[in-house]
Amino acid sequence: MSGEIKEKLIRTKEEWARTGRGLTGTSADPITDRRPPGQRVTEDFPVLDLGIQPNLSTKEWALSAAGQVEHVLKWDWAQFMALPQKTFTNDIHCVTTWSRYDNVWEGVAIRDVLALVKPKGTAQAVMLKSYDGYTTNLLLSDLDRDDVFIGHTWNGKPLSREHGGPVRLVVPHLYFWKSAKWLRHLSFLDRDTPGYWEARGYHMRGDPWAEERYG
Ligand SMILES: Nc1nc2c(c(=O)[nH]1)N[C@H]1C(S)=C(S)[C@@H](COP(=O)(O)O)O[C@H]1N2
Ligand SMILES: [Mo]
Repeated sequence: MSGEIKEKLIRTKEEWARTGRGLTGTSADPITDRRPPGQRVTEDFPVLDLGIQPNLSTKEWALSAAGQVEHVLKWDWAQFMALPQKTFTNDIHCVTTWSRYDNVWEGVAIRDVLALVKPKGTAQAVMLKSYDGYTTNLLLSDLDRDDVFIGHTWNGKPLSREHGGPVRLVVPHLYFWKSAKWLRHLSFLDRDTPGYWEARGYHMRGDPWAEERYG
């Protein structure tokens, strides 16, 4: 691990949730409009996290899944890389109002992971748990889509530590805080419960097209 929890940033983001920063009161259509309401496009790739950036070698890294599933599973690096590898291209929309277009990733489709763990009929939601202690929640229906994946390569290079390497989840249709960096564990739950930002004024779902910033 390195870094310290950015208390000031966390207070500022809680304040944004209280004051509704960035809200335009409009919505957009993901089919016809590329840019969600209130977003501006940047060519940089800003780094945003709680301040603790785990320094994980692929040797010590592992990913696991448990909870409301038929098969509790754990992958080490070699096992994870032996899963089918695919390429994904998407736009990123961060709740702090930047968007970044045309990111090219390589990784494992979440549906290939779900086919192995087999969520039970009782599974409604998933809590993502990361190596820095961060959590974020998703409905199973928001995870179980063919554009959602666990990525290890971004624009042709191994995903850097600051952007969540060795692997992060990527959920392109929701604000980027749902895309957990340094992903460690998927916990399948029988009901949706708030993760780190969701417990601090951010929306349970986070659809950028509907401007679900806060909730
Ligand atoms: N593990 C972890 N994942 C995280 C975060 C974090 O603090 N820890 N921050 C989230 C937030 S608020 C955003 S906007 C994106 C930022 O990803 P980036 O640093 O690659 O731009 O990561 C999300 N995933
Ligand atoms: Mo964020």
